[in-house]
Amino acid sequence: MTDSTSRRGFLTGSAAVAAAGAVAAGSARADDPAITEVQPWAQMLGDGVDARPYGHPSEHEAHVVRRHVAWLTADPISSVNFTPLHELDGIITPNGLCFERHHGGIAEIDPAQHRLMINGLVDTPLVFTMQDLMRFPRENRVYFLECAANSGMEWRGAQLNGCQFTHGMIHNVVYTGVPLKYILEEAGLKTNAAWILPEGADASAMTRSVPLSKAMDDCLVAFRMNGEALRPEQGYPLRLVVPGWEGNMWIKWLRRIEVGDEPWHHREETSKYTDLLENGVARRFTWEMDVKSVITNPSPQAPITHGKGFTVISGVAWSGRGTIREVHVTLDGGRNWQQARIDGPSLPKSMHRFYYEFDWDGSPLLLQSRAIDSDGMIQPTKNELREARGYNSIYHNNGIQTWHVRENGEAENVEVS
Ligand SMILES: Nc1nc2c(c(=O)[nH]1)N[C@H]1C(S)=C(S)[C@@H](COP(=O)(O)O)O[C@H]1N2
Ligand SMILES: [Mo]
Repeated sequence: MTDSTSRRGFLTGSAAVAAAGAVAAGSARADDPAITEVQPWAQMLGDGVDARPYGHPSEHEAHVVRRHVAWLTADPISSVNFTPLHELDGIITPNGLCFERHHGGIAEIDPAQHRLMINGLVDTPLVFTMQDLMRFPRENRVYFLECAANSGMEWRGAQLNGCQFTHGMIHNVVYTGVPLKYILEEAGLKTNAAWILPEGADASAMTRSVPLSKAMDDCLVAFRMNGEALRPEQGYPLRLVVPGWEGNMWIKWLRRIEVGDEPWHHREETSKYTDLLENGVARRFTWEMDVKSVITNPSPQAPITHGKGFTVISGVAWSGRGTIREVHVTLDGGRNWQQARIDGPSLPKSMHRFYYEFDWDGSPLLLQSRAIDSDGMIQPTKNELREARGYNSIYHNNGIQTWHVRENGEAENVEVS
């Protein structure tokens, strides 16, 4: 080791100690009863191992739940709820907190009665039971699923007060499933095969045209999330995983895949999930979810409560095109940008966690984050998006989000021009 590297190591070490010192100076006093008294939970024995065969979070975490916005849709059966991003850390979304979007309610399916049928432009139409599918080689991969309508309510201006509502139509889990390629190859593709139409077994019988090239590239037919069986909300017992592409294509309760030579132009790719531009022409087949990020803490539902001093800013970033190369954070509405620290696994088409630690002087902040992906795509401002696409859009709003933090630590959803 040279002198200069050891010196650098020493300096980083002392900076880290200084930061930890600022935190350790903390708020609790030595005569705090929480440290001097024997607490109730130490005065009696707790539950045994037979009390909780399936574990649940502490009762003190009861506020960490999915939430919906009643006025958004006519009925909860065809609606959406939101992941509480401001209550999470790291990159994995716990199964019970993954946002839900369904068009005909949750199908409750007996896996013994569930089938996956492959038909259309194939050599041999096939029907698989769940047991049959378990005999294909399987893979484990971490991906985000983002609804194309995520942040859609913000297209015309700041509206919903909380990143749960502005950005919570996303989850990130590890899937276990069979590459769709293996299943299609088992049926044998006709030479003119070019598209697939996956179909759900729920009451909405949702369908979506997916190009065959994507199906053969990285799509999975998944039956597990975060190690356990898919939740009914997420398509138990089987869902399509379409990495990096809009959530609507990830058909849940997957029962059939038809192979064809052209797209079907069904409801979900014509009247919905297309973007009407200012000139009356609609963008269609906008499948990829572009680079995006949001600061989750602080945010309107998660104010700064400790006052000024050492403060941890945290957030998430993702891109349907690859990994996140860099995240920048600004405290002053975009005048000065600092590099944030990405921590944890950096996987393609998966959520990334970032942190930015700083010494808050207690003055108001205009917080924003801006991500750059491995393709070099830079997250745009909302005004740049509006200049390019006008004001009619709902889908694919990946614009930069602003939180205004007041002196008292409270935050609200605003826009800077
Ligand atoms: N069968 C079926 N699949 C579906 C849907 C549905 O209503 N039925 N909703 C789609 C939409 S619009 C989205 S954004 C995602 C949501 O997935 P999640 O409920 O796991 O969050 O599922 C997609 N797959
Ligand atoms: Mo969606």
